[in-house]
Amino acid sequence: MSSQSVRRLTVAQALVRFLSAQYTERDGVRRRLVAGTWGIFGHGNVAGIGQALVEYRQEMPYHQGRNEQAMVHAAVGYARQLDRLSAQAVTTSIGPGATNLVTGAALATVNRLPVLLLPGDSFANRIPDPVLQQLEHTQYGDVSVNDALRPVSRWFDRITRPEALIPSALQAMRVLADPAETGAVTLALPQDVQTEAYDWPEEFFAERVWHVRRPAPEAAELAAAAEAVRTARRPLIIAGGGVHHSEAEPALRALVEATGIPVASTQAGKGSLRHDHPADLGGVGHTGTAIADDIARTADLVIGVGTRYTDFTTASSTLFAAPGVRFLNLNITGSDAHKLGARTLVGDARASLEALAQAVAGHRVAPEYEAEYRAGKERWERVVDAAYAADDTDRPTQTQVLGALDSVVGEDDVLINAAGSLPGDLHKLWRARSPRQYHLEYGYSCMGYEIPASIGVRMAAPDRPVWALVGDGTYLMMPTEIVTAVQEGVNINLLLIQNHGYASIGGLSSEVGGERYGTAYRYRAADGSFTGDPLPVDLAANAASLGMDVLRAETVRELREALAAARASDRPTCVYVETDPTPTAPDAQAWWDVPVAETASREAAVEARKSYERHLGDRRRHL
Ligand SMILES: Cc1ncc(C[n+]2csc(CCOP(=O)(O)OP(=O)(O)O)c2C)c(N)n1
Ligand SMILES: [Mg+2]
Repeated sequence: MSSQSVRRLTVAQALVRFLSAQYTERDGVRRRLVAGTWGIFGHGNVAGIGQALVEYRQEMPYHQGRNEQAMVHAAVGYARQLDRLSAQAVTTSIGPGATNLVTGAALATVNRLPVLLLPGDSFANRIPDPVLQQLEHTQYGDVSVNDALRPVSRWFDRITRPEALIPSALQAMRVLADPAETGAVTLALPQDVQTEAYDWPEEFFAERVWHVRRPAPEAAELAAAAEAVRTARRPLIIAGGGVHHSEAEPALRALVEATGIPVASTQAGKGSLRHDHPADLGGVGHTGTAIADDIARTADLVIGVGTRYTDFTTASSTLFAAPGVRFLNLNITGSDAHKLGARTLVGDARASLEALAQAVAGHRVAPEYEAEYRAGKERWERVVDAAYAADDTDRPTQTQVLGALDSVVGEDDVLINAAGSLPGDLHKLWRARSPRQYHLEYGYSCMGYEIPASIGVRMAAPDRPVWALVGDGTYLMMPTEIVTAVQEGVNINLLLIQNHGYASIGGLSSEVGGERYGTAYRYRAADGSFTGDPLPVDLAANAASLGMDVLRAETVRELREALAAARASDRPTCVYVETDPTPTAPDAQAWWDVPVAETASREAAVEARKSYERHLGDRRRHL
């Protein structure tokens, strides 16, 4: 060790220098693993990481955010757009800046998307304890608020001595670049340690390329999988986010075209086939299309590709209803592959789909089956047409807003959404024209994701028009990064849908006996409920005050024109529309389990419970 040449730097300088030399490589293409660092400074990082970011500002681009959670959302949007092959870091002070990361970290980890978190931490030397914002746990001396990040991180470490950075930073990179393990990665950095100098071996700063592997499936699993496909009469592929992460869309299409097996998609997987491909049945599950759910109910083999099978996909364990239905799961993660008692095909989605296509060469489903699902797809197209159709002079309903957007976007536009009533409408109705167009964060379904994520997406794809689709509730939760988009000149479009509260949860509330209580943004009425007039809140003026150009639309025609103008503009632009609440979205085609009060004094809940109990018997364990 003593003969190695060394470089004397602080821990923070060494980390930033190290990060700027890390690369990923997949299929021969090299990208920066950590391409930039978002940061909000406080006493817990300004002198350490903050100083290092100035020192290395050529090597490591810095982006200024407004809210730590939002910075993680931006980084997550960036990583997803780049198929997890490039990520960003987020630096925070200690205390509240650090705990603001928790929601973003959970979102990243749930969605299996890489982000590097660098929260400051209280002094390792403990001399000034308690430093401003320190927790001071009375039982555990080594616990700080950053320990709240442990359960939501795929790698967590606290760097309490300079040299501990070397193995920990290497592990952090390994996890970020590992397609099976990736998620939030946290290196908690005590504020004193950040500024300590150390003699680092030069090799620590050498360029390092992390190969993102595409493991091929095992021969025995492949043979069993092929046999399952060959003997199935009504197979159905469920495409999840793993198809996109692996860039497996062409392999999926090739398998589908050779075999005639139809594809239904989860929120994360939508766009795996183009919407007009005859085998694309659209979304599946609680927010799925009628044809996807009908085929799912009668399928004898469900082939999950890169899916986690959330309750929205399985209609809370009620969807796959055929007696004797079997599952075959292609997944890079063993814990997902084994779900629903499936035959497993563990490996990269693209490699596995290609291998499976070869192994079932010559096999094709019966023509009657193809005719059946194609006819169902045609029927659903008419449902979409009806939900989109509108008179130019009408105030649009929400589905008509989507119709207007559909008429304006091109192949490459990216739509970003996460929560509210939009995810369901989009999953049922959106006609995805390209694999990266449909960007729904529905693993954590986090209100507030959309605006910051759209900044990350646009940074990753500067030539693509990006649209953050938000309800009024979501807007109010996190409009902060509009200022960031304006400052950084990131040209995002914001489609802001005003319906005076939580339309989605209001609807759910009335179904489960909650009487829409607390779900509208209205004045309090005499009986204490919020059923008075809408509030005199002007969200369009708010967006304008944060620096966006704002276009207000009242009619369908004005909306189309505003959307086209926003798309053509080179400034961040908000299109604001108040919607007509008349329901024009298709009904749910499958159930969702939201337990209802077993005992209640109010009639609405008593009735809701009766209806709930009628569904319980449809739940099924697939073992
Ligand atoms: C951070 C967060 N808090 C709460 C929820 C629960 N939730 C889901 S949708 C929703 C309401 C969204 O309101 P809005 O954005 O106006 O959309 P709308 O339902 O009106 O379409 C709420 C509160 C959530 N998903 N995320
Ligand atoms: Mg709303």
